[in-house]
Amino acid sequence: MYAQMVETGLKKVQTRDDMSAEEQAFQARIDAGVKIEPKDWMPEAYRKTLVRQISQHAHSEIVGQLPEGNWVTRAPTLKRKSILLAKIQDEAGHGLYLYSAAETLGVSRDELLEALHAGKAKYSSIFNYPTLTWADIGAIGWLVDGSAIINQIPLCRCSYGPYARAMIRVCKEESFHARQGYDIMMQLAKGTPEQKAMAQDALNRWWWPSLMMFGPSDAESVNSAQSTQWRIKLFSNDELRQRMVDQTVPQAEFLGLTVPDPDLKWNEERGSYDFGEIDWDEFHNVLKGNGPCNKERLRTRVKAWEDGAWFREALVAHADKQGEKQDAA
Ligand code: FAQ
Repeated sequence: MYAQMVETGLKKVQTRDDMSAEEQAFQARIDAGVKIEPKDWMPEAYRKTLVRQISQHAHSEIVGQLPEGNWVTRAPTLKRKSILLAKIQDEAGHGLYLYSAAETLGVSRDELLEALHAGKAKYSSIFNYPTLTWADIGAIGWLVDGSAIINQIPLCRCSYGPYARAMIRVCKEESFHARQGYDIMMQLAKGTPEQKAMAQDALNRWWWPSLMMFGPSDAESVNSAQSTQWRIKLFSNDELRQRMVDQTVPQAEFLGLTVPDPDLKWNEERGSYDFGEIDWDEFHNVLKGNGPCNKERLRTRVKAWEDGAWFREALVAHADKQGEKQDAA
């Protein structure tokens, strides 16, 4: 969790004068909105930036199954259980599309997973928080998938073709995830006083970590300037975070719940909400591996990988046998 897996070698955003003729032509294609495809020439730093972001994104989807997986056996009804199982399975699928998109950049899935298991690769901070009650499953769908959609809709238009295309399907599925989360929250908020209190408690615990998902403030975001020039990022971390607050506060009001921020206030002039200061020490602490569940999440992933070794070996053995049969024929 601590180290950056890939070093792009770029210390500052390149101006046209810094660029070689090839780089200038590449930037011109990006500026013209042309999608970059795997076999196209690309600067090494662009490739590495995408490997970094796409692999972190893939790891987030896979690790992101764990907090919800905790509730499969305890979902309150059979219907809720099947919905939750389907959602978790979707997240696995998202991870697979994303690892495939990363592989088009010349890295192998094994390398990426090795980095995750060795604690060298990042995944989203949000998945290092515990799911203490059933309401947390509602809060994850509503707030975490809700934030993921806000971040990922622009990625459908990013400059790298395989990543942009993977995002289109991911976003469609995330919309269903967000709706099911809000549906859980709505039922709890309309339920007994205890159920409503449970929904409020989940909102209290997931609100700030959800805002942190968008990454550091623009002033602290080291990768933003270059990623924006390359149209990997179309909006800044703070712009998307603001969008999440503006979209979610009325939804909380509709539920009759209170957003846990005493500084939250509608700003008539800006036409959006002012909100309180994020606890960035907490964010950095989670990124350093010291969040409430970092160690547990990594341990579970490594165990799942090791427990699944026999299955991967069986698949390879089967593929080899099929190959031998075909060769013989
Ligand atoms: N957690 O310079 P920036 C989901 C790192 S999917 C951990 O601003 P950038 C679906 C960042 O990597 C959720 N690390 O970086 C789901 C960088 O470190 P590095 C995942 C973070 O890349 C729902 C450093 O801080 N979504 O939820 C975080 O320009 C429910 C400086 O930051 C994506 O990955 C963080 N929150 O912007 C699944 C979307 N924020 O790499 C299951 C794609 C920042 O230099 C259940 N990614 N860092 O060592 C992105 O859009 C961008 O990578 C950002 C960060 C916006 C996350």
